[in-house]
Amino acid sequence: MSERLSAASLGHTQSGVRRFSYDRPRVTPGIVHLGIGAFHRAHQAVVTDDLLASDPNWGIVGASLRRPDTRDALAPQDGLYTLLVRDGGGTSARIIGAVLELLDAPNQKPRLLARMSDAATRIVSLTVTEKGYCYDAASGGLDTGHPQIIEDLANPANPQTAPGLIVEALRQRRAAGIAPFTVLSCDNLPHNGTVAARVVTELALRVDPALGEWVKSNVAFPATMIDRIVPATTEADREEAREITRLEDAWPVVTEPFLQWVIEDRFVGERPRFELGGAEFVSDVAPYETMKLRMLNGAHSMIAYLGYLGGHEFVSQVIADPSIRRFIENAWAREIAPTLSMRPQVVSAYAETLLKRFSNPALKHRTMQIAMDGSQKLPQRLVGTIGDRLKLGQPVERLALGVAAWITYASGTDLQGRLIVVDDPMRAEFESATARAGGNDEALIGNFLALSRVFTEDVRNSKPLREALLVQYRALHSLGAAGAAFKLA
Ligand code: CS2
Repeated sequence: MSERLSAASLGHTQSGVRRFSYDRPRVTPGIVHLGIGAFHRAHQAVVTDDLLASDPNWGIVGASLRRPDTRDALAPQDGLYTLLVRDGGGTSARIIGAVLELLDAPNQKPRLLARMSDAATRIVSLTVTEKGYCYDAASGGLDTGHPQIIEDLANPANPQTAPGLIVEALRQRRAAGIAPFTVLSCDNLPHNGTVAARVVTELALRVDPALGEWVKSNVAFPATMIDRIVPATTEADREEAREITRLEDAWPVVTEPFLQWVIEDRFVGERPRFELGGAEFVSDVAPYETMKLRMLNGAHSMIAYLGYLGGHEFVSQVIADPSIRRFIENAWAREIAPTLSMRPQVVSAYAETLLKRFSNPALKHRTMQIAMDGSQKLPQRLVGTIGDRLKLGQPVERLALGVAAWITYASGTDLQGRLIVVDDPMRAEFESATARAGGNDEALIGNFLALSRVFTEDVRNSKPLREALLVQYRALHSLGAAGAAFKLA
């Protein structure tokens, strides 16, 4: 057994392993991050690590909202962890020091709220996944029927949700005469800044109207587009980290070389120079965000469902299938790209890069990982694109094949009749939609299409979509995933 990674053992890292050059004991916290999972640690924390040498006041306090596992793994390592970057050429390792403290929100709430309401904290950033916003995709506002929001409203001083924690911390700051922080959403939601602003403001207004008005006028909620593929860490990754660094790391993170972070330049007061770590500041994030959600994430979800049903474990295997690869290229060129406002040359160069990234065989990104939470992902990844095309009377057969693959997956049985363990907050609704259909494919499609949290009204009521879904669903079941993709390739 090797020595465990920590501040004390850091000097024993294998020579050649890259690590920060700043004097870590001098770094002070300036950011509280909610949702300190692998994605944050492979993305924003790395960008932050790059700027701490020139500005040491932006260290990160990271909190997990649901499970203590990240805190348990990293606290004994003084917050240090290994970043493994993989491509065809091999793996490189880097030790990241930007995370100064880890908290488990349910059990360390007073400490977390104290950190959030401390004047030194000028940013509260979030990667809490789509469902963490407790918003209603149809209205774009707070889901006031959400069980945890109901609890947060009944007991706002002991919040459980991300919006609830932010509102309580802002209340404490206002009461103490401290300026608010910037709320920086880093989740894959369209207009993520606006969604964050709406859920926080609407909750604050219900807790205390004066607080709500103060939030409206004083808090900034910049939008961001964040991009880096981060597969879940495996035992093999831990071993590789140990081999390269010669130190034991309970939770290294693995990623690709690519990183993009586009941020709307609208902060309360000063902001970190994230550009030192490669971030771009722009006045309008929306065109980048729509391109990323529809091109990258839209294709990712189609690859995940078709690939899973086609028996593939990893994205790189799915994209190595020539039928699926051509199908995806055509879905981009014919159905998705025409809905975007970016210049066509920019979009086609983007698609080319995506193909290379998806093909990275070293990444081992599981189709199962992307398939989870489809009900939260489909609206911004596929449904918006479908809606835009239907409005113009344009065909949507490739997108329909993607949705038909999702319906098959969500119905809980694969093409060979084997059970699928569906990981989704709407699983009960899926089970009911499937049971009510009683094995009739038309009824199944109708029942899924009626899910108003997933499909907008125009899309729900579209006859051409319903027909396209049925054709593609039947093709999928008679020809298999690759066969159905081949017909549209
Ligand atoms: C993926 C994303 O799991 C998923 O749903 O589509 O996490 C994707 O890898 C990232 O958005 C890439 O930036």
